[in-house]
Amino acid sequence: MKIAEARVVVTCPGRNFVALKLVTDDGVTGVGDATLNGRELAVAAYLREHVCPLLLGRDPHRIGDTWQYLYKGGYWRDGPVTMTAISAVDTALWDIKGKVAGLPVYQLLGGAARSGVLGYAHANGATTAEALDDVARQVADGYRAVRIQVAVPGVEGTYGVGHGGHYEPAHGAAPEETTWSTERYLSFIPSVFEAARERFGPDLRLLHDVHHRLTGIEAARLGKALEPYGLFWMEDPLPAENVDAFRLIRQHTTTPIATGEVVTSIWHCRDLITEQLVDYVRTSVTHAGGITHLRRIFDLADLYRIRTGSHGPSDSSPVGLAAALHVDLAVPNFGIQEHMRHPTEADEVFPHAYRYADGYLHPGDEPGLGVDVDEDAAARFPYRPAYLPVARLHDGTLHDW
Ligand code: KDG
Ligand code: MG
Repeated sequence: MKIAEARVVVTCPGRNFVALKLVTDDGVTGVGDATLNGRELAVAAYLREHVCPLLLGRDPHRIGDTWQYLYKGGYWRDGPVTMTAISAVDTALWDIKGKVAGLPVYQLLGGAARSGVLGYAHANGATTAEALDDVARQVADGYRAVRIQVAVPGVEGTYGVGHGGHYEPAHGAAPEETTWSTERYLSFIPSVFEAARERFGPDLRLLHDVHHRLTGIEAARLGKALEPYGLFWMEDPLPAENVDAFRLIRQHTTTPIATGEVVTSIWHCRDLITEQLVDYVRTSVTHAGGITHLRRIFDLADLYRIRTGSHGPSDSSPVGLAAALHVDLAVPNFGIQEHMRHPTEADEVFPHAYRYADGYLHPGDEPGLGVDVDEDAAARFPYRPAYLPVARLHDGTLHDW
């Protein structure tokens, strides 16, 4: 069996996605997610120009060898563009292997370790009251875990808050300029979780994304202030490259910490894991080297009783979500899966077998990943440039977004 065709699909059904489709000489297809939010065409070109030609004629069953070939063989290793491209190839090869075996991918990973995958939904609002009404809607929809983001008074364009309803951060041909004030944020956020606990009681899992904005000591202060409200996690308190700052947070608070959505390989999260500086690893199939590499990260985490919490925003395509769900169902140390629904047009372009009911997701039992890209439907939604925002302090200084 050989890889006979490799096609890159760029499409914008409600938002931009990049997909890789591999076809074998006997007509088996496999799909992978290659979406890198705001830098989509860089991955598309990397795949088209430098990866697809190398795949033709290769044995699709040699997944590990192909991974090493693309990682070590490029000489310039790592980085989000390279790793997203490798992720897409790896995921598509697992899809092919599953189809050839006649088994869903989770069976190839060891089989189901649970009956369903606990998902968390997003709730947001311009005010605390509005956000808590959104939490109530998610709870009514069955979710047992909800991430809450509220506009901080005086902070225009606070991270995680939609312009009415669904939150989608990537817009327009240039980054939106938003503002940031650590002081206002730190003094406001604990009141949101106090109100959430009062309204929803002790059982609902509450999550919050700091989105890389703080220093170590600021994050320690926030973690301490949130302790009475028993958060499931405080996400990305600061950029993950600053491992020392995580050590500082750990000295001060027992609020659980999740990080890793921008981490692209095991080498970048090794110390966070082996020093037990985080409680949940948020690396994803789409950006951290596909199913093959994500399992290595999750296995390392399991040695330290650290659980998984894969990134699953709307900028991971349905292909990325399907692949995540197969991993989630099989690994021993699953924690939670982010679940942000896709626009309806995206569900049309990417028909899928995964399903959501009563707080839990399941990848379905079709051979392979159980997801496809309908290339005719994809062609009806051409790419539109869309950038993630930037954040500035009130004096104009560029801050982490
Ligand atoms: O592309 C950036 C988004 O994926 C990110 O802002 C979403 O932080 C995010 C999350 O936790 O889903
Ligand atoms: Mg996040």
